[in-house]
Amino acid sequence: MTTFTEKYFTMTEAEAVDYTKTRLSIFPADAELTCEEIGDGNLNYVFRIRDQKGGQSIIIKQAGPVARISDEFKVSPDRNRIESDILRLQGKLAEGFVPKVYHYDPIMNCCVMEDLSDFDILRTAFLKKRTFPKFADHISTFLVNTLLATSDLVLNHKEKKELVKSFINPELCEITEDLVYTEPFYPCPRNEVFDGTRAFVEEEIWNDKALALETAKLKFDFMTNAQSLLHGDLHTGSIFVTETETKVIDPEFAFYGPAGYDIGNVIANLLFAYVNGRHTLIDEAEREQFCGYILETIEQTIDLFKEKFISAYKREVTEQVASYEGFLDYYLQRIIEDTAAVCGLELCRRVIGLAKVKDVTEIKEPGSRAEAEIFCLKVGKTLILNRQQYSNGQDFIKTIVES
Ligand code: SR1
Ligand code: MG
Repeated sequence: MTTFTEKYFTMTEAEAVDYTKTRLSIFPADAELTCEEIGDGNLNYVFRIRDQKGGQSIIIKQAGPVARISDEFKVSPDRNRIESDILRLQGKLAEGFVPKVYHYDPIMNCCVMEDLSDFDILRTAFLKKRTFPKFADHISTFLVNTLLATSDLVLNHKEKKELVKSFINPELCEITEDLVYTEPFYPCPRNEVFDGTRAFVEEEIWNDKALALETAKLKFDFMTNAQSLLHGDLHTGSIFVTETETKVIDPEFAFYGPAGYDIGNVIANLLFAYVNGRHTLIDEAEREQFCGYILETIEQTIDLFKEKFISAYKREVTEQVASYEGFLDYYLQRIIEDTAAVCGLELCRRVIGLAKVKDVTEIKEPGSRAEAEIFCLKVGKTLILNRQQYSNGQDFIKTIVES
């Protein structure tokens, strides 16, 4: 039997049990361990190890050398170090909002963390039309605490540059540069366009030079604006919820980039839940209730982010020039503009590009799916082109209800 200390390999369920017995001292010696591989994401293997006797469980997340979604993507297993480091950091900055990390193994490229089996994935819960009244409050706290405290506004600039260095994440960033900022906006062979949506994409997206230019500017901003330490992939599949708690998982795309990237992803994925509700709920009252909740959550997330950011800025900022009159307004407005632009990019890329979301693909009736996709593209395009016109939650809602 391997000792798991010499050579990296991707584990089977049985090997994950052996790994737990050999390398971890979490369970009692007489534990009856079972394992289930429960990963449903695009990249990694996720093993749930449970002691059938005591009931205790943990998660082992292992990075493979290629993405699960396609072996075209060669992704360094070192992303697992990035993930465990940032989870530890976010655990300090936003206590209670991420799972606890128990162990990181640089040979097997895996980390061991708290099992959140009492929680549900937010995307799945939204597909069942469940609502979470505290979500906007929770996620806005997480965003402010992680994005402000890791920026040059608060951190000593040399310390911040050390963090930039340690979270350099070229391969995962390349995936985002390609899949979010580039491929959806030209007829790239890797795109997967739904038949009913193709004509709209060809005419309104691929044929629009002004849109192409804005996506180019935004791509360069993503690659060069090392503003805050981002989660980097904050969609509703990266968020676990209960009625009372919210936990953010899967930060393997973490790197220093524009703060609006994380906020824009949250808003776009709320919008996917909204279009799913619009096109799958037949009962009008139920539809208005669920979609109304999503719109309210979008508005609150942006406005609470602003409110909490302003208070924290006044309390925590250390940079001298950040106290100059007008700087806070300038800085925050830039974040909201980036939020609008990234929300637009995410809306377009999940419709046109390779990595789809169930909220859209599970709209079974082809006409409804095309309508839902075209709505996302219209809103997305408006947000990208007119991003300077967005400064609060209501501005976003106006575009959504008028599209
Ligand atoms: C090859 S990975 C495809 C997508 O899945 C991840 O969750 C990211 O969103 C990435 O763009
Ligand atoms: Mg993920």
